[in-house]
Amino acid sequence: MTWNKNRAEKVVRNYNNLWIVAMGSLETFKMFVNGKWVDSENGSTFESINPSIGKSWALIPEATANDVNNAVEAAYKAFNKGEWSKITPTQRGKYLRKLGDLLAEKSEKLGKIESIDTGKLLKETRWQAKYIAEYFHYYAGLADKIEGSTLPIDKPDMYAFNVREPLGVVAAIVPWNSQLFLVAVKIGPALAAGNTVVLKASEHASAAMLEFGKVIEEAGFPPGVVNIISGHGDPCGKTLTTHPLVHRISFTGGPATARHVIRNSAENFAEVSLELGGKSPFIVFEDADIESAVNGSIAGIFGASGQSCVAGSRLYLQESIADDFLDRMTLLAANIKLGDPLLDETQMGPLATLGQIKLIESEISNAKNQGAKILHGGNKPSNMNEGWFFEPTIVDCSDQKLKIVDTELFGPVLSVLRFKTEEEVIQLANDTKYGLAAGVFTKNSARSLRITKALRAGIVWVNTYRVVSPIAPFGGYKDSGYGRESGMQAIHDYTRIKTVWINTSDEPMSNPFQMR
Ligand code: TXE
Repeated sequence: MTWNKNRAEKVVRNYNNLWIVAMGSLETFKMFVNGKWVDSENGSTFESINPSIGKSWALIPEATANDVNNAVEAAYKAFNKGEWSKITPTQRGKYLRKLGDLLAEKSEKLGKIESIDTGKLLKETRWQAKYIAEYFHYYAGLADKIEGSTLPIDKPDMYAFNVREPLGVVAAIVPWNSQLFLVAVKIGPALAAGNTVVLKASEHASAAMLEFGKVIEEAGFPPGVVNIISGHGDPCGKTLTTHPLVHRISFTGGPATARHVIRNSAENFAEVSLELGGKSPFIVFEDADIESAVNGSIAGIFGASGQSCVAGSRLYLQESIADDFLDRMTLLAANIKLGDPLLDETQMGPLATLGQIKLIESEISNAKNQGAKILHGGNKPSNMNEGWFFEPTIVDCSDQKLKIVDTELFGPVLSVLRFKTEEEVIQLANDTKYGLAAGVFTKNSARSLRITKALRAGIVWVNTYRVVSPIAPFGGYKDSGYGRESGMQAIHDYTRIKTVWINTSDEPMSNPFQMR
């Protein structure tokens, strides 16, 4: 990020050397292509908005189709001809280890930029920026453990084996809600396996990802191995996902855009993985530790202001404990402190886009018309004039069929439903188009095993929620997408198998047209 004091007309805040300007002068960011910092070829930019104040704070380059071509061609050249194509897997691991070490040092600055750009709490972005070092260290260790196999082949005089090879250029499309975390999840395994990458930032928040290019530069990756571009779906995302030199697409975003991405991949036959969010059930049985479940549910839906793909946005309470549970929950929700995400005392920041607030308002109004009761929240806070804040909201839904129950709102809105039996709640929890995550609170371990088996979700948490690790695969069922990120599985998804046959006989091959 560059800062020029002379350009500033109105400075509104200064947090430890990170100045934020409200009007007149904006921070500028550049794209990172082929090891160089570049603007868009025609100089076009778009403004990034600080959702805490609802005003522009940064200028982001708008990549043209040509800019995208340059990035993909640089990645292709690095994959085919450059230093990266010649180094050993162990050396690739060393680059990743260095990247992880540098990230741990730079977490404060990267975290602040992400917080300003998205409204996510600095407490969380700072921690995430530090924790993602673990992802790079994990994949650094795996880089030289990608093994092939010898095949017990059924032909005499033949020796056959498999090797796992990288795919080539990976297009990694990252949304705004967890920029740095999702960068690590995607490029860690992609680079460990020997691919090169073009990262596309979201038009809603790109700054932290572009800043991340400085860490790539300092880690010394050869030019073209990691390229970072910014821009809208069209032309930037479209050109990238249809590009003939792209062989793998890793997409995180919404299902509607994912359908475009799948269609785009028909142009280049790129392999695709999709992580598309959800409407995750959070189930509490009467034998659960209620205090722990209330805290888990609050964290599951109001953490990151509900802008999390795994938000536990459908709460299922066994009837006998429902009223007491909701009393405790609404009391806690009423005390959540909304405010500036950079301050330590703030517990919930704003939403990242105005569009989300509009969607939430419209769905809450629909739900009320369909008979739902608002137990807490439901509005923009009356005492906050600027910024895109929304109250933590708890909606008591009389019926699973209410539209709000199966609509991802990506905000701090919880739908509550009651159940009588285990069979009933399994049916209700699975009655959704999504299938990313689920939470179950019970002290009965046999039941927890029965339920985890029955739930149609890619991740099930028992007596905990929202825990992630580089070691644990992450991904969904149904409309929540396909493919898995993290863990050894991700390495498999960024490689393909080559089969090699060797004839070990000294006899020449016979003429196929002379039958013996
Ligand atoms: O996502 P989009 P948006 C959900 C959430 C949210 C909704 C829309 O419900 O409210 O999706 O969010 C790029 N070819 N999630 O608008 O549109 C686009 O530029 C290639 C859940 O942010 O899916 C951006 O970089 N790329 C989710 C990226 O796709 C294209 C996180 C995501 O944009 C493109 C975010 C095209 N034709 C939203 N068009 C999660 N899984 O956590 C757009 N893009």
